[in-house]
Amino acid sequence: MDAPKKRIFSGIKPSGNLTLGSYIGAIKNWVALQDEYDCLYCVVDMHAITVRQDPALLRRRTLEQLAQYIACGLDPERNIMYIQSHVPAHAELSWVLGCYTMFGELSRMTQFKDKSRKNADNINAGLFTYPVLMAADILLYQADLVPVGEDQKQHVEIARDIANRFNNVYSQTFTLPEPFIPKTGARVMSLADPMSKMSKSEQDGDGCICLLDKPDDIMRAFKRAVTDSETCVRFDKENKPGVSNLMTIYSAATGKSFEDIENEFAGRGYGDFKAAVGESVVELLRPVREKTEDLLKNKDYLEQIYTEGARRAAFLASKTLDKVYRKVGFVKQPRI
Ligand code: ATP
Ligand code: LTN
Repeated sequence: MDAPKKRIFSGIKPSGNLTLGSYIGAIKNWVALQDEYDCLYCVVDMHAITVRQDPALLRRRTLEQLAQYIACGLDPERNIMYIQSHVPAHAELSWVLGCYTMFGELSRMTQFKDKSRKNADNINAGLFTYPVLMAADILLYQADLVPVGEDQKQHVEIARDIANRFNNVYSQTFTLPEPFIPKTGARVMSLADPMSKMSKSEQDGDGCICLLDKPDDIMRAFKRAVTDSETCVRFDKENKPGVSNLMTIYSAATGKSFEDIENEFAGRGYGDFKAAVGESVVELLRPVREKTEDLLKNKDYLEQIYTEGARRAAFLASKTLDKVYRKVGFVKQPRI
């Protein structure tokens, strides 16, 4: 008999429209891993409210994001796809894990420091304990691998530390998860400012490409992309961050290596190069946009997907949560 497949968990918060960064850093890998692993892909709406959201917009984006997961190539038959707030075990495990997480270690999280700076008027407790909820997401399903962009590495590491601590206090309870980070595209930068990450909640006009952007807007953004004063297409992150970022995007969109790209554009100007990158992204995203638009016309189908997803996720989650409640000493829950 075949060995059981390893488990994968990942999620994205519906805090803005999905970007080329979310696609290249995370979703592209999810699609590649769906055959080989047993995967859960979640829309983590509970994480989104750590920053103030407009309720109607959050509801719309949550469904749009699920549709985009499918449009990017994730198969709802082969993967468990659902919405985080539909499975209460995430919040329940999060409380328990919070009691095994130190104030000091949460204070060191770079995302917390970064978001606190950007939302100085709303440094709420949820923002601080965000990594605990994320650890609950991962540990509930005994995930082996967590495919994310580089910015999330620290969060997967703290999930691992919390799991390890709990296992040492009691006995083996949680699988220790590992981050799975792409070799190219772990950090896609803004086209307008190649020193800062392309981010969905801070969409800086032409710096950010969204999965649902129209071809003309994509081409315009690439034509305006910041490069440098040389004219040579060469990968050098330190000295040529703009060009290197465009090469990363082109490589992810076409599968070409950096060497192939350097040869392709040897002796040609940045104008040609930027147009080629723009066109490759237009073609990459065209089917995603069209499929998403189709899926959003069929709300019943989406509801069926997330209902079935939540049912399957809740079943797996309850096994871990029961075990955890027993280990920490809670009285067995009566049927109520
Ligand atoms: P927000 O601006 O709301 O914090 P975000 O754009 O940073 O959101 P996330 O929801 O935090 O996006 O990330 C979703 C997934 O995509 C994560 O795995 C993250 O590592 C990855 N990701 C996001 N932006 C990028 C990027 N620019 N480059 C590579 N990976 C990215
Ligand atoms: N924190 C992540 C989103 C996220 C996640 C997760 C990713 C929440 N729970 C579990 C992987 C596994 C982010 O900001 N991108």
